[in-house]
Amino acid sequence: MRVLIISTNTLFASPAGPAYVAGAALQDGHDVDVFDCYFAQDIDKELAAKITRFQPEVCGISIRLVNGKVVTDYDAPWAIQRFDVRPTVREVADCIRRTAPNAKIILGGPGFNYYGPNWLEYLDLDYGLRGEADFTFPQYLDMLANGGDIYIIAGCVYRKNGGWREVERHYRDDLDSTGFPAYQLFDLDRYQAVGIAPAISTKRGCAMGCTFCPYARLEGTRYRVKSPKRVVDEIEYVYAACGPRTLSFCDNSFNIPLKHGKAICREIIERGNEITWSTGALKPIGINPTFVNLMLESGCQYVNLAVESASPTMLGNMHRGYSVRQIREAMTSLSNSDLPFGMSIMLGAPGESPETVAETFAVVDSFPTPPGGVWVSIGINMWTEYQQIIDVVRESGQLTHDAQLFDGVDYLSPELPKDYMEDLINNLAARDGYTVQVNKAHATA
Ligand code: B12
Ligand code: SF4
Repeated sequence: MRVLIISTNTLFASPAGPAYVAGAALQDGHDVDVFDCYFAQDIDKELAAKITRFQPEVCGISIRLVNGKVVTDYDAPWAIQRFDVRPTVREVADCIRRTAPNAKIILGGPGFNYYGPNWLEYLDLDYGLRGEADFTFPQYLDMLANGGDIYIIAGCVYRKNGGWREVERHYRDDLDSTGFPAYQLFDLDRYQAVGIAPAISTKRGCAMGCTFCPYARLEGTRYRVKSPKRVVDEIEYVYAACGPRTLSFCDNSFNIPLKHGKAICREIIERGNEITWSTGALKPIGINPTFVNLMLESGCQYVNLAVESASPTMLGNMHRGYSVRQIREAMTSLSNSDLPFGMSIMLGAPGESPETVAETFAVVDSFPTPPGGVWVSIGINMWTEYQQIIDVVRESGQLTHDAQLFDGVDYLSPELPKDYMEDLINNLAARDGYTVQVNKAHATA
């Protein structure tokens, strides 16, 4: 079948999901093309032209987010605005309906997972697939081509006869047999020019269960990993198809399970390839000089240490799964190494107070500012009832109706007074190497 995958994301991120889903369709012998909204000047016009040329029978709309955050003024710490992704997705859906009225439209992507029915209603569409679609998307295409009941596919969400239904997802383990990411269909040079590396996913699932994050509930608490051999095969595939370039591991935590992260590094080293990579999420678990050297030797060029808090109370509240001792070990090992790194801090989860913020900075300030800087986000993005803190957020009055989740809500601990927050934000924003993302400045309902 002729399949067009539309990547609707326009915010800073690699088109990983669309690349993988396009790769899954290619592996099954379909004729696949992509349309990337990231670089489009006029989505409607350019997408219509692509559809007219390609004549797709199926259009897959990849939705990465519902709401993002954009910086409107890099000199002003308060200048963060919510960016509603939905109008862009609607423009895409409208364009397809108008230009290819006979094409089947299917939704998917991480932004679709949490809100299947809301999206179907918002776009007035009927069908989508939740979760990783490496197996289910080819199954859907096969059923369209050869006959079959698309309403029994695992993870499908659909509207029929005035109501909606959802079929339970399957958590597949055999991730080594999925298609390679079809980055050759994307303009990776343009991505590289704006600092976005093609992302590789090495696993699914998360056993950590941080209270602010829905991912473990969504993908399961069991790690489903790709073998190190397969991960490096993927990298080699991208290098062969698109030329050597730095890749990014987009896992929630590259080093959890630690054994898996280490095995990937070793596989890269053993193959002897000149691979370079980075990752946006390294947990302060097992980050000692030996592991740092292993990462460096395997071509690692940058890591972000996801510290989030260094207050013992908040680490416990958030179920982060590591201690201040482990944070110190990670910071010491990275600070004493040649590996450039940055750090992220998240303030404002339930129980955060001026005292816990002080505990965090007592640790952070006992080390030099990392070369890659410190990213501080203030306020917790709430987007689904899968986040464990949802009840606290409801009780706080900062979420009055769950329908607000589809619009995006931010939570801030009520124990952080307004004047204190103003001083804190100004102080942090004035620091060299610090970037402050203010999702919520003080806790009014
Ligand atoms: C890596 C990542 C980032 C990185 C991206 C860097 C990079 N190199 O790409 C960074 C740090 C930039 C980032 C930023 C943000 N992120 Co983020 N990010 C992720 C993460 C961990 C992985 C996404 C990914 O690439 N996965 C790998 C690919 C292969 O998987 P996939 O995209 O899910 O695609 C599969 C399926 O979804 C499906 N699929 C995809 N497209 C399609 C299309 C069709 C038709 C079908 C059928 C199926 C399908 O099949 C694919 C293959 O299996 C996810 C969490 C997660 N694990 O999913 C969050 C996630 C996407 N992020 C999220 C959020 C909220 C954000 C931020 C808004 C956070 C913030 N407050 O700033 C920002 C957005 C940027 C902005 N300026 O606003 C949320 C989105 C939820 C929502 N609200 O809808 C997620 C889901 C996290 C979560 N725990 O819930 N992020
Ligand atoms: S924040 Fe990361 S480590 Fe914690 S539960 Fe979510 S995905 Fe897992």
